[in-house]
Amino acid sequence: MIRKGVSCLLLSSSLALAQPIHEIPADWHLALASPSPITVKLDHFNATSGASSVEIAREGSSTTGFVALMQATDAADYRGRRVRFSGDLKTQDVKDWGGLWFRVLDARGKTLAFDNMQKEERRVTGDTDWQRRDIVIDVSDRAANVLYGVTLNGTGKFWADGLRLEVVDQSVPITAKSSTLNAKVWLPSPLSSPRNLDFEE
Ligand SMILES: [Ca+2]
Repeated sequence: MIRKGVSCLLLSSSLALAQPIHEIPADWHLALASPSPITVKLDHFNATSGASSVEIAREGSSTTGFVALMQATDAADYRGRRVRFSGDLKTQDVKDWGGLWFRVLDARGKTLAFDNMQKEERRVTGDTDWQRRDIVIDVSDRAANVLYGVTLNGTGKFWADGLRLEVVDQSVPITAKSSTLNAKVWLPSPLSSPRNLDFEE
C-alpha cells in the first residue's frame, strides 16, 4: 500500500499530535502516506450502529497516497477457520477508491492471506450511500495475528461503521485466496479480541 515518493506515518490513538489533529478512535491506529491534509474523526451525524461512525477525509488535487485505520488481534479465535470481516461503508466524491482490508500474519510477520477490495468490481468510489460490504478469507492454522481495518486511497470523504469479524462456515465463498507475501508490515500491539468496531469511542 505504501507508494514511493510519499512520506509515511504510523500513528497510535495514544499519541497526541500538534498538527494536524486526528481524532483516532479508541483501540485503532492510523497509517498514512499523504502529501495533502487529512481528517480522521468520529461523525455523530452519520452512523448505522449506535451514535457515531468514523469519517476519513482527504483533500487535494493529487490522488496519490492513502489513509488506513488498522487494528490487530491475536488469531487464536480464528486459526484454521473461515472468517468474514464486514462493515457499512459510505463515500462522498471519492476519487480513486475506499474499502475494507484484512491481512493474516504468521509469527514472523509474513502475510499468509490478504484482501483490500482494490479490484474494480469491489472497490467503493464516487458517491455511495451506506452499503454493507465484506471480505471472506481462510485464516491459516499457522496464523499468529490478524490485521484489519478500512482504507481511503485518493481523495474525498469515506465513512465506516458497524464493523464485524466473525467465523463463518465453508458454504460462504471466499473473496481472496491465501498468498504468501514477504513484505514486512507494521503490527500494532495485538488485542485479545476486536474492540470498538462500531466506532462509539
Ligand atoms: Ca457506530
